[in-house]
Amino acid sequence: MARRKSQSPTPASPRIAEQMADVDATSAAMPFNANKPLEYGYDNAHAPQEGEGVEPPSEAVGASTLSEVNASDKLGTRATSGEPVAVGPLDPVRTDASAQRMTTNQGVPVSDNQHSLKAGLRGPALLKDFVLREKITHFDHERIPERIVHARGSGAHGFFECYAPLTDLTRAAPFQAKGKVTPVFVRFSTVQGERGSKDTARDVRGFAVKFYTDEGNWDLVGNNIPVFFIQDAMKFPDLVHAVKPEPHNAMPQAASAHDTFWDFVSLMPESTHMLMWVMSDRGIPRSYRMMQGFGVHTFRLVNAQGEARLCKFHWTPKLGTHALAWEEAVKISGADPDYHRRDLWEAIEAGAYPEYELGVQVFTEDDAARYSFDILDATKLVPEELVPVQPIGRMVLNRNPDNFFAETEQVAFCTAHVVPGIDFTNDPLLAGRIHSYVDTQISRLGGPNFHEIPINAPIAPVHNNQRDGMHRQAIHRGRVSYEPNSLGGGCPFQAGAAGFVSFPEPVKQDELRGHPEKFAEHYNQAKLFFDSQTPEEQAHIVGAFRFELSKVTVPAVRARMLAGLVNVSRDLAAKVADGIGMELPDALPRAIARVPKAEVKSSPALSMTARPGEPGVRSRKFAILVADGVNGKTVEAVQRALLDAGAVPRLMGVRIGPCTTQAGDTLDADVSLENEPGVLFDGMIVPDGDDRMGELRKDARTLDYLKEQYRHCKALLVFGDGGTLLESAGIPATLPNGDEDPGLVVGNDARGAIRSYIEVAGRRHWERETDPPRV
Ligand code: HDE
Repeated sequence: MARRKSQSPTPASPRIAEQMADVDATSAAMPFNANKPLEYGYDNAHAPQEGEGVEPPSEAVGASTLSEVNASDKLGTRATSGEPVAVGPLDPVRTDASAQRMTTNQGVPVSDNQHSLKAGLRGPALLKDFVLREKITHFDHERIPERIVHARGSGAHGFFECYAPLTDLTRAAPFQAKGKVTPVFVRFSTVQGERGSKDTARDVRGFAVKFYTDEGNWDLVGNNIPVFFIQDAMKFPDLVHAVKPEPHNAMPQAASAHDTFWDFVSLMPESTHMLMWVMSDRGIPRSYRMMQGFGVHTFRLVNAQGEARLCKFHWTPKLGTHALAWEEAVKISGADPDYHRRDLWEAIEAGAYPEYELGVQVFTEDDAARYSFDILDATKLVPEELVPVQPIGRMVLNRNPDNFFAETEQVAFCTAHVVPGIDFTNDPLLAGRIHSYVDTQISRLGGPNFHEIPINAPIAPVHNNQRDGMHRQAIHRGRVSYEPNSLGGGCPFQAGAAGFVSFPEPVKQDELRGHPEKFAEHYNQAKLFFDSQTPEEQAHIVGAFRFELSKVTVPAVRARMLAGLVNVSRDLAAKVADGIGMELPDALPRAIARVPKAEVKSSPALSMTARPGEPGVRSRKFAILVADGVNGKTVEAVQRALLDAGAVPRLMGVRIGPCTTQAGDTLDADVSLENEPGVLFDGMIVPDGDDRMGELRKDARTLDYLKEQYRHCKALLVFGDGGTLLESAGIPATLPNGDEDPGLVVGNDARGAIRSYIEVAGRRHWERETDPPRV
């Protein structure tokens, strides 16, 4: 700010004259609008100037009223440089009723919270009962509209830490110094289902991160899949209408397996690439802690010199990228619809903080111009073999919210929330999003002041002349709410080049509605994805298409989708066709005459097997089967080893409560075959024991439990006679090809067996699978 010092005239009295004189001095220090000539012309537009600001001679200049000197318990002092309470740490807005008496919302102590006010014990309730009426009225309005998409979600607080300064690439605040820490709030979500829907639906997962940076909030509102279904925001309402429960009967909930979705996507071949991802195991993650995240669009990084590079953002989970088995996901949705929410919550409570590495793919406009695909097309990714991902920092989620509604439900992410150093590209999908998120919050959160809800408020100071509107929290001092002004000394003044300066991308074309030709290529990357999967992963994709299309009731839609799949892989299409009893149709006509040659034919980075994460079983859940006669020593050894490895072992009984070990000690089963089905565990251990353990052979529930573990390809550790249990359950000792099953560890030497088990129990043993399943 070009600070000029105003000169106060001779102090006058009374105070009113003093204030007038100070205002006049402040105003006089700005005899004219010095910035006016700089508002015109090309060069000036490229060099925004900092505004003019005058330091007033007294605090009275910014005052609304001279009576502000009269303080009270409510008013406090006059906060001349105060921030709205929501800006900064959340502490001032957290409340805790421990050891407090109950009051109404007006702070009036409530004498009786059990009865309404009545005229006589058996008489009518009275209208004047403001305590009852306030309570009921508030209750009546407890709900707000759920998000139109991504309604179901879970959030957590944490921090982002920068590995090294990225000043050559960007001036964005979080990346300016090694070790720089920026607070974050993250919300993971599903897309299709309503707020109360199951967590394990086959769906895209939202991965939205709010960075509370020193220069304002930056929201990276991404997904766990790096591409999207459509290329233009114009199609988003159509996509969402198609995938949501059908309008006539509001079914199905949290599922894309229905006519309208497949009707739409089969007519929109650009969605094929994303379909490959959603039908792969990426659509059913094991945990929010075990999925990748992507910014999806191409963004711009801009450094302090105004130089820009293009960039894609990637989150990589430290625990690796892992999935559920489809049948398991279906069963979990009944056994624990909050599976992912619980998993995230429990991990954070237990101190097993989820961690993700942030990486960027950086490239130039010239590079992009050479690619066979358009980087403005959100249905395309930039293969890592073409542009490697460069790690730039890590995010750790180390705190659960205090209150789901206040934080997770009210958090408002928005792609328009960017900070200096991060900018948009002309991706037409992104453009629509920049509009949509603010717009949707206005109805969801009840007005334009949602930025003042504590979870949404930045830690950076907020000063502007925006005023009023529903639920305004800030009390603005003074009478100036316009700019330019001289009565407020020109403040708040514009930041000029220190503020957010849009990247000056030249634009010179007709106004029109359309897409560039490269957008018309729809199958190269769908094929790249499918071809880069392991045979097991490909089999799961076939299974998913088979399931989804089997739910489609209109044969013409199934046929059209199959025809689209022929353009990806004949083999895939043939297997899906076979699975739904249809003939393989001819390939769907393409939208492009000459298919450009893709630069990358196979991308190992696209297979989840390339992302096992750190080895071991940290934070995985294991069931140790216990019953009367179990060998207590084995149980203890397994329990200890799993705990040492950071896993979560649970003693699984036929029912919960005590059982007697072989040696006559008591063990308490904390979960049962009934209350925690096997789908909720990552593996199972069957300890040895005396004949009484063998009796479990006759318990169909135990056998089903074991079968399920095997069928979902989890590792099993079996001691002593446990082998006969496996036999009774019909579990084969070897893989379908006759090889030894690495996920089936039979223990004689307890220590060695546990060690081997821990090595293999952090992953699934898909190599067991056959279609149809053997067990
Ligand atoms: Fe969203 N999206 N979206 N989206 N989206 C919303 O905003 C929208 C898109 C994503 O946890 C809504 O606050 C349009 C892509 C996430 O609160 C809404 C278009 C990606 C979340 C909206 C897209 C996303 C949303 C609904 C196409 C991945 C949840 C409620 C132009 C990069 C954020 C809300 C949270 C939420 C609009 C496409 C991710 C309606 C118009 C692509 C993770 O504004």
